[in-house]
Amino acid sequence: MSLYPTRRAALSALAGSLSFPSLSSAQNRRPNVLFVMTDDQRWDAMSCAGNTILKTPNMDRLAAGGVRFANAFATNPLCSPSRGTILTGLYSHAHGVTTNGGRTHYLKGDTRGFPEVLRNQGYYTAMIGKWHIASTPPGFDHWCILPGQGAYFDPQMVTASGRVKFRGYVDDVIADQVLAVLESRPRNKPFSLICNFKAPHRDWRPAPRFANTYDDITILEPALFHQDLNERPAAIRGTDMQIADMPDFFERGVDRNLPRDERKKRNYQLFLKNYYRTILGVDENLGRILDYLDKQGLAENTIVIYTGDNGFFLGEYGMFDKRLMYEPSIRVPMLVRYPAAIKPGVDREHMVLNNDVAHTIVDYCGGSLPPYASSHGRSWRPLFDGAAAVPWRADWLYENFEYPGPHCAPKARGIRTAEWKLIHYIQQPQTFEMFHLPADPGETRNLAENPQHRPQLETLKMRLHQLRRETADEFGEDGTAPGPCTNRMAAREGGSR
Ligand SMILES: [Ca+2]
Repeated sequence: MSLYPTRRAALSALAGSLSFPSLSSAQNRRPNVLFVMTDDQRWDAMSCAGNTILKTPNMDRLAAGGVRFANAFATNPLCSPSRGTILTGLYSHAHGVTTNGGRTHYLKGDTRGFPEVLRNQGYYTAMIGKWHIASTPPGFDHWCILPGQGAYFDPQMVTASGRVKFRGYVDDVIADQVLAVLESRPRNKPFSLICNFKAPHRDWRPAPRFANTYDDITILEPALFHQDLNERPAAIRGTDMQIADMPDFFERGVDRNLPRDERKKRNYQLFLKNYYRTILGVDENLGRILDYLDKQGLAENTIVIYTGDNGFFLGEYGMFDKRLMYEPSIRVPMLVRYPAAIKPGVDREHMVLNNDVAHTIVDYCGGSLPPYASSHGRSWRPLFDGAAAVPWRADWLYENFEYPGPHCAPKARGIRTAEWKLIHYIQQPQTFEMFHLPADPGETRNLAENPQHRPQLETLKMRLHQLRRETADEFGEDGTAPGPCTNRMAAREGGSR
């Protein structure tokens, strides 16, 4: 099917195609779920996290009515692997999506995630927006996804019955469809709805209404903007993520023949301004959806989770992009609002992961993930129930198995505790970086070769090995994918799921 309707016509058509029984008097008391994710929005790219340039009143509204986790991380800061983890509650080595393309861009075997669990519990499930996994979306009553990265303007989208082309700005289109699904959903079931926006992914094309926002300001460069990579391992020196070299703005106002330092500064201004402008569009569309929940009386009993799939470098070490274990890349925004059960506040203590999302949703909504998943992530519900003394993770496993990818980011594993970080670059020549984060938040002093810290290095190495074993990481020491594309852990538990 190939259509080219206006947004309004497409909205009406979608609403008309989904007709369900009217509201049941026995309205289910189980919570609804609205999961919202952006693409490459880092943790502090919203005003409630302290950003003084970007104003995000609707993200702030979520944070004010719920919990903002100040220490939220993606264990695999790359689009598709992180999306697989969000869905399944598993590390990428277990769900199988370890790269952004190729054979390892599919969910492994019959691996499924929280949408299917909830659908089996009687939920109406839908997925709108960026999907970016090769597998057909499993577990949804309705899905409408961008093909691959999708386009910022007049996007094509894919449904179970074919492709549809829309007019307009991509995140406006996605929000339109989310609203259409909410309006047309079956009223006798709770819903679980995923809304994955495209912004602020490269090449940072804002909605025209925000095209000139920030024209009259100069954005300060970060403290580490001029920190070079000379003292870093070869694996890092070989990356291709320098803002000075990004070609994106040569046709948008930056002369490619400028001296390198000047080109870097000009690229930085346009990069940051357009990155922020695209997030303004997200925030506005988030507000439309939250308004609908308010007006329909749904907000109280709906769990809203808002996050990003990975962090992003905004000029630290002169870099853009993600894919590395440094803090700007692994930290993500994480907001959770559920007025019926969660007391508002900011949690600055607990390290929470993208692995935890599926566990939390299933804990509140019913059903269960496979037993082995409990070693990969955990529900936040005990934290929300107010037990300050809840035993919580003291460390977690990091992994990246894509190389070279578009930016030559190295394959790596790592471990992060509240204070320490060990990164193991697992391709030859293998190297380590170790940082003491309270003393060195910019991660500029590698202590891995320092004899004084040898005991700490050995402790972290041992714990990294334990975490791999606990989560049945069967990838090779060098990050090579295991041969057969099957779910071995599921087989060990007595059969497929
Ligand atoms: Ca991403």
